[in-house]
Amino acid sequence: MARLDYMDVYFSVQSFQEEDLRGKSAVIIDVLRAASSMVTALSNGAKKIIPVGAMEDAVRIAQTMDNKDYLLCGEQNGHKIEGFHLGNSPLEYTEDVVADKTLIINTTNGTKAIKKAALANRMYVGCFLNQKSILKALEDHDDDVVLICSGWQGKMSLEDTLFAGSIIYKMCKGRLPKNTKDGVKVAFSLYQSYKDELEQAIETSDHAIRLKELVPDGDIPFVCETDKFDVLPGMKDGILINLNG
Ligand code: 3SL
Repeated sequence: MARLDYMDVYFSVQSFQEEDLRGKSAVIIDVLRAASSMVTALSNGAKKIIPVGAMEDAVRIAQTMDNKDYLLCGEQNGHKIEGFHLGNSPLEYTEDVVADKTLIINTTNGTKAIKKAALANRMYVGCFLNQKSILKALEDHDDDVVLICSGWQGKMSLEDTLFAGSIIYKMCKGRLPKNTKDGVKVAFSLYQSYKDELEQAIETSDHAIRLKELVPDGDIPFVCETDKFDVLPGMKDGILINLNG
């Protein structure tokens, strides 16, 4: 069972160094929207996900594969990337589109957080949609745990911090021990303040407002659904697979 006194929270991709994660378990959080899209894709039968840190890497990897086996996915500043099959709305990742495919995904912050966390002993991808699976995975090991909020270009994001807080809140059953790190206290307190109006809080977050003109209306309510999928995206040799599959 992971211990809260050994847990920490980072609030953006830029707020940690690769070495900070060596030997630890990392949960990469990107509620809006990379983690939510990955969890939805694996739940709808995608075979595996190759996260990349740059568009050129996605194209280079695709060139080594058969056209029928992969989908190029992701966004740049919220927009679908020209020439890619899918953008970053979880609503696009339906079974008829993603089943049995390898998804090669590049996003502004989420996939960069995943790539930067390569030294973690275990790495999971989490969001409200698969909260229970993340909690169960953290129960099963006693590694030090780092919750990594992808944030937005170096800034914290409300929705990612709320999810980190929700994990902490559930682990301590709403009573935070005193000897926790500042990041744990901040995430816990934020979740405690907003837990009864999560969707409204996320709807009015900076990121949701930024996305308003760009993405389908349904994205925000969808990513707020809690425990919708029993999926645990976990990293094996640079590739995310469903560890609950
Ligand atoms: O930053 C990211 O990785 C994305 O999830 C951002 S967006 O919601 O698709 O704009």
